Amino acid sequence: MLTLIPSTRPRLRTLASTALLVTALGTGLTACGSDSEASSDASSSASADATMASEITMEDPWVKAVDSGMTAAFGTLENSGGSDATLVSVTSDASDTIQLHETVEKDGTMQMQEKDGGFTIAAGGDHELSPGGDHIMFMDVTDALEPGDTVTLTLTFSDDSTLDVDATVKDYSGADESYSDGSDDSSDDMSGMDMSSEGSDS
Ligand SMILES: [Cu+2]
Repeated sequence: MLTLIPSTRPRLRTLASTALLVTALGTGLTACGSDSEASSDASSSASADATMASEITMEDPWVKAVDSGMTAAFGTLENSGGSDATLVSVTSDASDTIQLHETVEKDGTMQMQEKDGGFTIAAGGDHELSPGGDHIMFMDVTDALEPGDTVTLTLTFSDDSTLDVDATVKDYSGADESYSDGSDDSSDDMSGMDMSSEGSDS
């Protein structure tokens, strides 16, 4: 059985290349028709190659003002493309560590945690990041972010494409849900927590 394979394979390969040659000759003989087909194929494959970042915009991006420590960025991610896009990470000079967070109810209180797999923006749809809902979490701001400042966010999608977004720093109080990192003292410096009113739309 095994000894048959070496003698069979070259024969198949020869048949295959003969078939390709015939196809190529046939294409050459009908040059006009096949040329227009080839160019339309090229343009459709170009749009299929569009990166996720090229199809995504972020509307009204903003960051909550903070002196130091934790804060978050919000806005609406819009996908004008024909395929779902997934935001997998964000970086910024404003914070060494940035996570993608969701807000969930745990033990009767709203807590935030890292969102497994990132945020998926459906084809032609949008994904809102808002206080009390999904958000881009700055874990360790060291230089104060003051109202009117601009923070540049670099969004990385699951196809490794990136999008830079300039977010405006704004004053905001409320919806400071606690961070469930396994300790109970992480919300000590959070003020104005009011998830019941701010989170009702999500
Ligand atoms: Cu968070």
